[in-house]
Amino acid sequence: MSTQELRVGMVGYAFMGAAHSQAWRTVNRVFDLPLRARMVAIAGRDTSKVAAAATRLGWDESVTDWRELIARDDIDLVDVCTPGDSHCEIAVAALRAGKHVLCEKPLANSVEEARTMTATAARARIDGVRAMVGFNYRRVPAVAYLRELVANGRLGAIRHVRAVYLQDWITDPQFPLVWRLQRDKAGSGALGDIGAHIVDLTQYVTGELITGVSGLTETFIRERPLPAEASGLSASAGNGATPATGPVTVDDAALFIARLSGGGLASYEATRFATGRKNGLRVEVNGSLGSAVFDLERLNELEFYDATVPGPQQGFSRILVTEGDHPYLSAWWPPGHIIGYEHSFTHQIRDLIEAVAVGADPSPSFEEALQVQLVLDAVERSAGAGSGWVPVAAPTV
Ligand code: SOE
Repeated sequence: MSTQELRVGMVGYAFMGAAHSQAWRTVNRVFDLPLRARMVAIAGRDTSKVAAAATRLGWDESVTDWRELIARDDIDLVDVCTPGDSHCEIAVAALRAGKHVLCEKPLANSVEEARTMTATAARARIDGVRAMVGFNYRRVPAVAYLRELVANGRLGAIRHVRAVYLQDWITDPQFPLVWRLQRDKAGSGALGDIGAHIVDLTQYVTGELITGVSGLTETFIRERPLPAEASGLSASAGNGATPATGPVTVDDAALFIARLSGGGLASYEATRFATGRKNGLRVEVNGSLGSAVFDLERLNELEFYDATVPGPQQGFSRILVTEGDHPYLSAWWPPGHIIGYEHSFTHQIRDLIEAVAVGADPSPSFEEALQVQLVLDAVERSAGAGSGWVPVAAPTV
């Protein structure tokens, strides 16, 4: 690897590819970093579409087979932004070739694949190769600040965690059967796509792990029109659908309760059927000394309740997480100038570059994401067995 540059190849150029590209383009303009990211090449199967994506997203070149990225010696890091069914193959090949890897969440479509990836990352680490998973919401400043509050004991012992991730983009039964609704491509539905985020986020902010679950899943619309062409969120009802239909093979919604390693109780809800909720991620933490609430729709804020102040002064206060002494924010705008969704990806890349430059392991690691995968798997097994209690195993490979 060149001492000056981190030469990046990306696989995939849809929604997440665009979000990651934006971050790679921006990161060195905002943060002072030991390595400069160079966007060498992007891979996708369709020649003209991937070439257009390269131009639009700022990549020097495009290629039509991701294996070309792995084979090249002018690429140091592979960023995997494809559907889950190819994460394992691409990430394992890249790590074995000595490339650092950033892989989108959820890590894999099964626990078995996640174990293979984690074992491969552990072997690659011996040679200084780094692997990280894209749970980008950890990098929202208000989330990172909430973690600091918990770690500094401001909330006391954690009694309750209440987390929801609510979307509504497939409520119309005519919305086509896109890849995210097919188990062989996506692994699971709302559970893995957005439930994985709140599992990771709540464990990250509390520093505690889920030890067992009882879950419910449901598929409300079991048959949908086949899409005219493969797409993710972009296809819409009456636009891109064909008259033929096919079965939905993933959950539309997943709910579960959980126990936390510190003794607290938690509840989770992930759905694509919460009409009116577009990207509604909300986490509330209640501790013995206070509570805090993060809401992605108000991502520059944190609600905080301090139970240690005298009674008449108590009440939820709104902390504006927009100041230079909040995580990540000194590099951006003057105090009070807010940021948005895309910044979480830029912060994620910043942390990855810092780790690679100093030879440290970035977080979340593949092992951490394997543990999330084990939680998702436990929820599915519980739901499939009448919601009985399922312990979550330790993330061994
Ligand atoms: C689709 O539900 C999706 O794009 C997720 O895949 C992302 O991880 C989330 O950030 C937004 O919603």
